[in-house]
Amino acid sequence: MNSTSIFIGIAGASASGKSLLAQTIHQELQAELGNGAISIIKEDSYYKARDDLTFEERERINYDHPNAFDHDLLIEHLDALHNQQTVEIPVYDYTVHNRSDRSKTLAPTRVIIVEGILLLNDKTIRKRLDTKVFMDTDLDICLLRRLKRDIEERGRTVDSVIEQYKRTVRPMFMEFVQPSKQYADIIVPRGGKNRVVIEMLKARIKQLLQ
Ligand code: UZR
Ligand code: MG
Repeated sequence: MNSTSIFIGIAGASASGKSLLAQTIHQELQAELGNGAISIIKEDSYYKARDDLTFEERERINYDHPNAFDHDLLIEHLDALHNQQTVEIPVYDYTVHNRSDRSKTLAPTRVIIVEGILLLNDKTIRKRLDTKVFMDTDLDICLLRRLKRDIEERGRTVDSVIEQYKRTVRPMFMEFVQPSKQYADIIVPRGGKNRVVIEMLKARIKQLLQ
């Protein structure tokens, strides 16, 4: 077994299919490599703890801006995992827009997939990724998916999703997410179900493992 882990980064717009691609690769590779060989880290888990603010203040935060994330902690964890150390990943609670008091223990695995909107925007994170993927899903498709997901899974209303989309999601995509595409090794059209990309990434990971 290699003494260090392989890090695959998946970035792109909100609801572009990052999580689905990560989960699909995780599921299929785990079947081949065995339990405990591959894990997923979500950038979402590293939204800053904001106990200093009220719920109303937290509701108004721009969660699509790089400053909303505790990237320092994420980098610390990537380095720890790289050194084969176990980390405690914070659990984020979307319903209260804050870090919960729970955490999830992650022991180092041979393959670690990191996924999130602003990963490729950060030079320090980019340097730690062996392969960088950008989901280039059309924004109208992302918006439709986000509308459905945020209502079904994150307790939102149609109006609140539209309002957030206009106020932060779209402008921050234009300012920070879209420009980070230039740093990707692989640019994925359509989304997380792209079979050719799934097979390519699995082959790449297995090659890196050798
Ligand atoms: P993905 N987000 C929230 O809506 N509330 C929070 O407390 C924290 C984050 C949203 C965030 C971003 N933005 O677009 C999205 N807003 O989560 C990122 N507005 O998650 O990549 O899974 O879509
Ligand atoms: Mg996601």
